[in-house]
Amino acid sequence: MKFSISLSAAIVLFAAATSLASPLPQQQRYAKRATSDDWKSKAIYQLLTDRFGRADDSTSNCSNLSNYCGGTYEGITKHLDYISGMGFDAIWISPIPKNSDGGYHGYWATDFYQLNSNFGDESQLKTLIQAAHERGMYVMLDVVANHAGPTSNGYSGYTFGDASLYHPKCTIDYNDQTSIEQCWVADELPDIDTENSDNVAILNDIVSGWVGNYSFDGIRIDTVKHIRKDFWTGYAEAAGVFATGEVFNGDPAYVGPYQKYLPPLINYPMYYALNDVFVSKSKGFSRISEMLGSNRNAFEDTSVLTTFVDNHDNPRFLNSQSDKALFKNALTYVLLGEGIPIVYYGSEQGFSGGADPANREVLWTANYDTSSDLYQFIKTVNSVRMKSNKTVYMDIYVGDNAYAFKHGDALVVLNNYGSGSTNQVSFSVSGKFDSGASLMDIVSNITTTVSSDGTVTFNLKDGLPAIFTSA
Ligand SMILES: [Ca+2]
Repeated sequence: MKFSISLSAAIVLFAAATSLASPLPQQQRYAKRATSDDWKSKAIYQLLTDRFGRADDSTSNCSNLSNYCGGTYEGITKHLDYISGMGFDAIWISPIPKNSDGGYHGYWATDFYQLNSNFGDESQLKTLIQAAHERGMYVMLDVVANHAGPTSNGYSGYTFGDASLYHPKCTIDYNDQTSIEQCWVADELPDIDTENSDNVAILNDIVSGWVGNYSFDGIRIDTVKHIRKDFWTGYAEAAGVFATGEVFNGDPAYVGPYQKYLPPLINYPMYYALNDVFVSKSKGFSRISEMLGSNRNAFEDTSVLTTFVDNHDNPRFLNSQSDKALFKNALTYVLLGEGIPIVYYGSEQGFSGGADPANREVLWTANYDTSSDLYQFIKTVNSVRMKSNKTVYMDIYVGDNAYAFKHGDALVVLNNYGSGSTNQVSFSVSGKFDSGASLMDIVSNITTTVSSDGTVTFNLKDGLPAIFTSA
């Protein structure tokens, strides 16, 4: 009991501290919180705060990717134009609280009420968010509720400062959901006892404080499958903004049920389908079509799922498959297909790091080159997304090696033939495009006309996707 009283006091102190230290302008304090509908038109650029930009603009490489490399909020603020120049209008930044030693990624919180000083101070974080908002960009905060950072000598300095506030240490049996929820991730991350209602209240208060104090527009939630599902309803309500949750699993039947508690989820099932089609090329495009169908059965609303082909937890696409034509096809699916796109920083510079931490390169060695082939490609694809009509019709054509869908007024045609080959494709677009319509592909600058029977026939050049807009 003594403990719960001190925790309640901590909540009051935190609330008082945040409201006193940071009075928000009236319009900001009462600004409309961004919802899933608001985020549906956004394209998200995921970055790691420690790896994206340095405040002093030095470009020396990082000697040890397993520790801090020097990226800061100030570094991100300096290079927001680099991000918006590609057509992204939202960023996802790393978790902000103070971490255990070596927590450059932010996922090892100790004191959730203090900031990680390696990334900058409160004023610099607010400057970043204000600068993003001035450009019409949303800012998404990565958050963790499941665990604290590793410790070798107790919980002094931790928000959850006593071993009794954690589940007893045990190794996760991934065939047992209770074990997934109550044992320790990686055998080393203290698993917060989210069966304890005082702990739940504190976690809810923490996320509410972050969003309110800094005016974040959304959150990305780490390790969602490691806490009981009904925890997430209150947590998402406390955040009060768009909240895309990571349920790291490729089975729609496993991920789908979380949507009742947390509507926008990261589309891990489609990640694996995209890998089969574009990375290993072990499957034809029916794999994507079937996954779209499986997802529609498993989720209540697939339009709010966030789509990606690269992130910080998996080897980069170009590590496993070096053909950039295939990568461009996968990126086009992410940016223009159903769902809210997330592109991982460094994709635009052709980064090819393998398993963590090799896939967490520093960006500054690439000198923020806006002329790179992939930067320009992403900019071209995003230009289609930024048009007003964002209605998407998937599965217009599903072939072994080619696939077509409609995004707004554009006909998008993907393939996995790979670079070095040119392939003629022909399929019906009847009911979606008028006979006689003249279409121009903005990737390869070729034109085609919809025939009188509603078919289009054209060459996919050098394995590249085609994006036809009205000529
Ligand atoms: Ca847990």
